[in-house]
Amino acid sequence: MAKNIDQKSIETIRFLSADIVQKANSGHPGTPMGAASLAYTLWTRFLKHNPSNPNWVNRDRFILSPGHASALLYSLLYLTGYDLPMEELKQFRQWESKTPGHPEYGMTPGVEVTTGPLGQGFANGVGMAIAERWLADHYNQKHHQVIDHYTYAIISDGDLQEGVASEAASLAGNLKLGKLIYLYDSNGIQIEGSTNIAFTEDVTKRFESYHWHVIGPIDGDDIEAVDAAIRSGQKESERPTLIICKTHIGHGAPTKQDTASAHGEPLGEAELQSAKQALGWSVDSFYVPEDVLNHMRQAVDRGKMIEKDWHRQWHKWKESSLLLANKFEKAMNGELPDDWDQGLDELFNPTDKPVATREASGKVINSLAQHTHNLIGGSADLSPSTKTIIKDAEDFKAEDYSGHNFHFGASAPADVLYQKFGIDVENTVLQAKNLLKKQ
Ligand SMILES: Cc1ncc(C[n+]2csc(CCOP(=O)(O)OP(=O)(O)O)c2C)c(N)n1
Ligand SMILES: [Mg+2]
Repeated sequence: MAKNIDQKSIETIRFLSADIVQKANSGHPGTPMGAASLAYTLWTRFLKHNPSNPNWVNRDRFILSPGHASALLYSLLYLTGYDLPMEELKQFRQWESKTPGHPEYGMTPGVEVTTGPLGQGFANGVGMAIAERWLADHYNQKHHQVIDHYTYAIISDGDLQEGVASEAASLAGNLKLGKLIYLYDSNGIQIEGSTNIAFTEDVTKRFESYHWHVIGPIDGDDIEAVDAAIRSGQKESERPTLIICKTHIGHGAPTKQDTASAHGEPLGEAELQSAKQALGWSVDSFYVPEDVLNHMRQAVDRGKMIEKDWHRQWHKWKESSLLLANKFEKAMNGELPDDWDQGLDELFNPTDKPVATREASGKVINSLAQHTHNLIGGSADLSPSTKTIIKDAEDFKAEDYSGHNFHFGASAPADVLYQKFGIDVENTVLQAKNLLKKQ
C-alpha cells in the first residue's frame, strides 16, 4: 500500500536527521527519529511562522529544549524552506557551518533559543510566554490583536530532571500562561540507560500541582492523537499545557531502537541502511522525495500569507493608534525613547553624602522608568534589599499582565525576560556610559 504523505514526511525527517549525524560521524540520531512525529504534526498543522522572515514579530515560538537533538530542528528548517540549504545539513558540526551540534540563537535562521544545557529551553519558553502576555496587554486593542501567538516546545526526560525547569514551570502555572504548550518526548531513555535508574516520579501529578493542564500519556506516533492534544492545549486559556507523548528513541533502527546507544552516536551505515530497507526507503543519503518537499514547503506560501494578513491588521491599527504603534516599533527595534535619560543628571550631586550602590541603582531605575515605557524588572524575592521596584508601577501577575514589577520567587529566568522584551541591555548601558563620558 502506498504511504500517505504524513507518514512519508515523518520518515523523511527521521532518515534525513540520521543521515546528517551519520555524515558528520558525530551527534544524536535517536531523539530526532523518535520525536519526528511530534515535530511534524506541530510544524505542519499548527505552527504559525514565516520561513521567509524568521523575525516576524507575531510568529509562534518553537523551542527544541533537548538541544542535542538539533538534527531534528535543522531537518525541519530545511524542509519548510528557511534559508538553510541542504549543503548546510551536510556540514553538520563543522567549523563555521550554520548547523552547530546544539542550536545557537543568531547563527541559524529560525533557531529561537540556544539550547544544550537541559532545562534552559524549557525556562526560556516561559520567559517568551510571559513576554507575549505583557506585549499583548500593552499593545492589543479591542479589534486589533497585534500580539497573539503561542509558545511551543519539545522537551525531554533530561529537561524534566533539571531543576531550572521546575522553577520555571511553577512560575508559569502561577502566572496562568495558557498559551504555553509543551510536548514531552517521553522515550524512557537517557544517556546511561532507562530513565528508571534515576527518574520514577509521577510527572503528571507534579505538573498538576504546578497548576498545569496535563494531557496523556498519548502515543506520540499517532499524529491524530498529537493533533487532538495540541488542539485541546490551545483551548485551555488558564493553564499551561504539558502533553506527555510516549515515543521510541531511534525509531525504526533494527537493533538500536529503545536503547541508550541510539542517543549520542551515529547509528552506523549498516544499521541505518537496514532501517531504510525495512521501510522500503531509498538507501541514498539525504534522500528527500519530491512530493514530501512540495508538501512541507507549503509552509513558505502559507507563512507569507499569514504575515501579510498580520501587516494588513497592523496598518489599520497604526492608523487608529499612531502613538502606540510608534512606541511598539521603537521597542521592537531595540531603540530607546528620545527622552529616556531625562532627569538623570539631577539625581546626584558631587556634594552628596556617599550612597549605597543599590540605593543609587534604585533611583536610576525609577528615573528611567518614568520615560521608558518598556522598562520592566524584578528580583528573586529580594526587592526590599536590591531596590529594584519601580515605584509607580503595578506588579505583573495573572490577573493583570500590564505590570512592570516581576516577582520571580527565589529563582528566575530573569535575564530571559530582558532579552525578549526588546530591551537591549548592553546597548542601554553603552548609551548611558557614552552620556556620562560627554559630561
Ligand atoms: C544541564 C545538563 N546536564 C547534562 C547534560 C548532558 N546530557 C545531554 S543529553 C543528556 C541525556 C538526556 O536524556 P533525554 O533528555 O531523555 O534525551 P534522550 O536520550 O531521550 O535524547 C544529558 C544528561 C546537559 N546537556 N545539560
Ligand atoms: Mg529520553
